[in-house]
Amino acid sequence: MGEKLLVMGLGYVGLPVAALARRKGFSVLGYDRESDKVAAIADGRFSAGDALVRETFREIPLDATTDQECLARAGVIIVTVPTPLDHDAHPDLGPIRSAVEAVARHARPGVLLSIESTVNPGVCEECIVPLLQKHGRDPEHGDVFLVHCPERVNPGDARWTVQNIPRVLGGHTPEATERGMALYTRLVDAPVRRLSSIRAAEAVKIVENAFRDVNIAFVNELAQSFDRLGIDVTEVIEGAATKPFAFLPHYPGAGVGGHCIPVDPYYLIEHAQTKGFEHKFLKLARAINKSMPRYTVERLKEALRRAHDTTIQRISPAADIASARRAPGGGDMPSPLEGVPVALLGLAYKRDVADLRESPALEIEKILCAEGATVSTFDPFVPERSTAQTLADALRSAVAVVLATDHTAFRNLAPAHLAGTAIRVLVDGRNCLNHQAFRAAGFTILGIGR
Ligand code: SAJ
Repeated sequence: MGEKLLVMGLGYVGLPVAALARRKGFSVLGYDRESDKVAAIADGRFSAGDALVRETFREIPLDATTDQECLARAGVIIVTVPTPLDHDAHPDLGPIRSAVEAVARHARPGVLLSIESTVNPGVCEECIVPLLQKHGRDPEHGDVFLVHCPERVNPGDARWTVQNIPRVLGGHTPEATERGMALYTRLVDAPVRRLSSIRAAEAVKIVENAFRDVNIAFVNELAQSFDRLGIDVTEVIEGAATKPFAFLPHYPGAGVGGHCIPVDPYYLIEHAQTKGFEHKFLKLARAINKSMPRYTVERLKEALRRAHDTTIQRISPAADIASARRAPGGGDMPSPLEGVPVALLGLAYKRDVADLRESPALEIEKILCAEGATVSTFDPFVPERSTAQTLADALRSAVAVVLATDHTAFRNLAPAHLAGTAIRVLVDGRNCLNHQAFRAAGFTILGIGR
């Protein structure tokens, strides 16, 4: 067997890396601090998402352990632990620190240490290097060869995989960079770009995801504007996308979730703040995207109002809408969602995945409940978190539908599916439904920007 390569952190990033390394001839070890994760790997139980992982470890399971002593057996250690945000959107480097301390304590001299977890520029030099040195290790003169090669795993993407996505790499020392380049040009079947520094490599990942966040915020702001202007933003985006250069389409929706896009910009915002710079634009983009769950609920209220007015117009055109809305005793009106049964379709943060992290759908659910709506939820990828176990069950007692995740199973939702229910109103949070068909069938349907 080849050189021993150990992956620290056996989640949606680490497992594909471990599988790829096995395929490229390394003798692969896995380490995770969670025993239930290690036990699942030993039993060959993997998340549905990654075919490479299942196929690679089906015959011979990954040799995974919670014992940090295993670190001493590897010539290469790849760290793929999470870098989440804490409750007030500050980067939580706890998992990285724990992993690096374990490496410092157990790894043998000359180990190549690659950090793949997303970190802000400066973390390797200002946090990891001092941590290694504090534990008596020397990343300057060949005791530990430290590099950063940011992960680019795209969950649920069968086309771009850990094997064929190009990478960038920066090293703490020239020799570390060369060793890192030798490793990743062997591991990945795609170009690996050598960068001049480790912090340049840290910045690349943050920038590529902040780029996506601001572009989504741009179209989310357009959507709110175009809802007032009576313009279909999707049509305009598709029109702009006919220009073969200098335009990259992004699409408005119920919000921005996941482990990358809503998280990574805060790494740069926070770090730049410590150096006296305020990223006003990144913060504004984050604020716009974070407002979209609330905007989606406001669209529901607007749709209910329009349906209500249409009903009144149909039943008694002279009816005084204001009086119909005044609460008994003339007090303040309760939320128009009070007691309204709503079917929330989709809980995961994006199409056809089971991942709930930072999911805007969960924020929508929270807002609906806070406004007194009676919410039934259904997500075929997250049955354990759904209140209804089938789409029909979720729709049965609802008068309104909010689609928060454009799972393939929902994209063909048609008026016929709502026959026999009291549903009259829909909000299409991912602009994926056939609005014309629903309107023709007498439904009130609103999208986000259309
Ligand atoms: N979203 C929009 N409008 C868009 C695109 C996405 O509202 O035009 C929303 C999605 O609904 C989701 C969130 O943003 O809630 C994130 O979606 P995403 O497609 O960016 O999915 P992620 O979080 O899995 O992002 C990953 C990232 N990959 C890595 O970090 C290695 C990201 O860089 C990729 O651009 C993205 O996949 C991708 O292209 O699919």
